[in-house]
Amino acid sequence: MTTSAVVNFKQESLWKFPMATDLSKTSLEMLFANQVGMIYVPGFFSQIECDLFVDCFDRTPMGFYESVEPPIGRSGITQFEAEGHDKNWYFDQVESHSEKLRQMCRFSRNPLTEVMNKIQSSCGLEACRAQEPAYGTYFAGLIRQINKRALLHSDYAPFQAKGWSIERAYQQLAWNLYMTDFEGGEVRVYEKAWNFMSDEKYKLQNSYGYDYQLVAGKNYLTIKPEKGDLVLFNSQNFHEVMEARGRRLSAGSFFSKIDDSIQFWS
Ligand SMILES: O=C(O)CCC(=O)C(=O)O
Ligand SMILES: [Fe+2]
Repeated sequence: MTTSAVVNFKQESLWKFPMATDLSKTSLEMLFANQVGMIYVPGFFSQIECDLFVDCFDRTPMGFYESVEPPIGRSGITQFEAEGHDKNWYFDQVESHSEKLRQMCRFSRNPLTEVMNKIQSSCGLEACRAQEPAYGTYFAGLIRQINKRALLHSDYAPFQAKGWSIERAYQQLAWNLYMTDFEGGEVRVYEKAWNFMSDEKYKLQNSYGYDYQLVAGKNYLTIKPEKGDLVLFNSQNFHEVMEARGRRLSAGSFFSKIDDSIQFWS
């Protein structure tokens, strides 16, 4: 299997390039400014290192998101799940999930730490986990198994995390590092940023997904990542994950430039 990228441009693009293949200060700035569709770093982790991570992961039990359909298995905790709970519910669980992630990385490097180090050295700003004053540090470094598909959606804290410090994430990026071999399971990013005024009416009922009418005629970029590859995109843009054959396990989080540092959370 080889990585493939498909560019589907139907109209003039804001993206100067569909994809950058190096993670640098320039490419990150372009991703923040929505001038590039994705940053794709092949072989960020070696094949053997991914295997060692997965071996260790498999000794640790995994849960599923509550009420997410199709089901998405995961280890770690997300701010998204805190909806309907108070902040303590989330922050009380951060340390045990962070410890679990450290345990999972006994045989390999820690994906979160490696991505944070790479981003810190690329852009010269401090990389750290996001902080919630009076509560503590956010969890970052979710491990997800997306078996079916992930519906069309956008991840954008200023809208989805009102009243939390991450709502100051004016531009929100996502990274994902793929730990297994699978077929299908492409990630597709549309050149369509979520817009408060026009887009909520496309939200599907009782779901995190949105109707495809929202992205009809929009440019998009599809990438089929391979084991060990790192992919970054601007998560305010609508995106989706295609059904995978085989096991599709990835590590990932969001990050943004907040108060002159690069802050990470899941
Ligand atoms: O698994 C992926 O490739 C992308 C998942 C996703 O929706 C995200 O990272 O925001
Ligand atoms: Fe997403």
